[in-house]
Amino acid sequence: MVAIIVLCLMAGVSCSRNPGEFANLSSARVSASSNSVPNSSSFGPTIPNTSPAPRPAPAGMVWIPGGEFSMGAADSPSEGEVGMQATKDSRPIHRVYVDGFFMDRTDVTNAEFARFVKATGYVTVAERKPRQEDYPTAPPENLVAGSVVFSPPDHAVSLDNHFQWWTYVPGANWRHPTGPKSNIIGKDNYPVVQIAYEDAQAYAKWSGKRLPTEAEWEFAARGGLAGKPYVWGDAFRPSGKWMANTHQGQFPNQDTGDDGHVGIAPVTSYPPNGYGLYDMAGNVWQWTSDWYRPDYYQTLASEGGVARNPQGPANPWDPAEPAERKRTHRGGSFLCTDQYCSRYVVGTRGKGEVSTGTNHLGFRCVEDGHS
Ligand SMILES: [Ca+2]
Ligand SMILES: [Cu+2]
Repeated sequence: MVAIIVLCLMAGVSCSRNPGEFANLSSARVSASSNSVPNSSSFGPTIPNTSPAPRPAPAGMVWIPGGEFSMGAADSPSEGEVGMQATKDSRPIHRVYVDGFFMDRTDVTNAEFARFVKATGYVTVAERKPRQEDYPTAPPENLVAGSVVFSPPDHAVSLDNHFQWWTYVPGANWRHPTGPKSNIIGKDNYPVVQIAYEDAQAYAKWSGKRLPTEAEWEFAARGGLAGKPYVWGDAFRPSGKWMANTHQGQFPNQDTGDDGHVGIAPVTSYPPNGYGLYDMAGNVWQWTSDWYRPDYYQTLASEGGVARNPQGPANPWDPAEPAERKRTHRGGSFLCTDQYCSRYVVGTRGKGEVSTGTNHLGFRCVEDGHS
């Protein structure tokens, strides 16, 4: 019997930087998860804290009041091979409380990250040559600094092997998001990408901030609404309006840009949510500080009551790739489409190996109310 591995149920974010992985592209298989997860309970109201911000918001940030809310994503009406079918890890819906905090209005931009690098001389993970001792099975010729890039085929492909559209590209990093020939000139106002978890953490520390927990991120993304599928409400395109940078056309080979952007968009290109936060759905994925486990919501729900300021599980575990240490990603990206990965649905989750950046993964920071 052939072991079927649930390898990458979202748009490639569980691909890793591991050079060994890219040395053998033939073993990738994707299958529907057969985990049995209890069906979701329903959403309750969002009850925001009423106390005002303890101090004026730092530049570029907004006050998120915190409070109690229902976290998770509802069952999909159509459980297909992809998309919402792969969101069992965002159930059951459960009650969570988070304290108030400040959050960056936008993803960290290229200009902001450049200031950090200029001030500190920081070198990102993608710019460092992978060490043989970290990747003992990788052929030496694969030990080249670089990162994972969306490299779509020029023709329609089956959606069962993400290596058909994700490639490890030597020389790809935040200054060259899709490879050595690409650059970020004129893109100061775009989200920085090709950021590994420790890169995001280093930036956060330098700026006196931190990364959001997954619960903080979701509370903020919901913008005061309760149980809506999108950060702006019920309809994907209210009155025909595009509300987020997602993917139109046939995935992965054709990005028609009907929403105004082929590929990544500058920050603030689409309307903010109820808390004044931009791009909490689509454009680029965002790191959160929680380790990823698909059963974490079940664990919280089984404890009963309201989970207060949950920080994520103590250790990472992804049964699809048990050797990879993953943190949770949130928000989806310009590659999200209901054909493959509808992670612009607000309660859904992503995951990523901590040393792996991609050209659709960035981050934003938060700050505690009292500092
Ligand atoms: Ca788009
Ligand atoms: Cu996606």
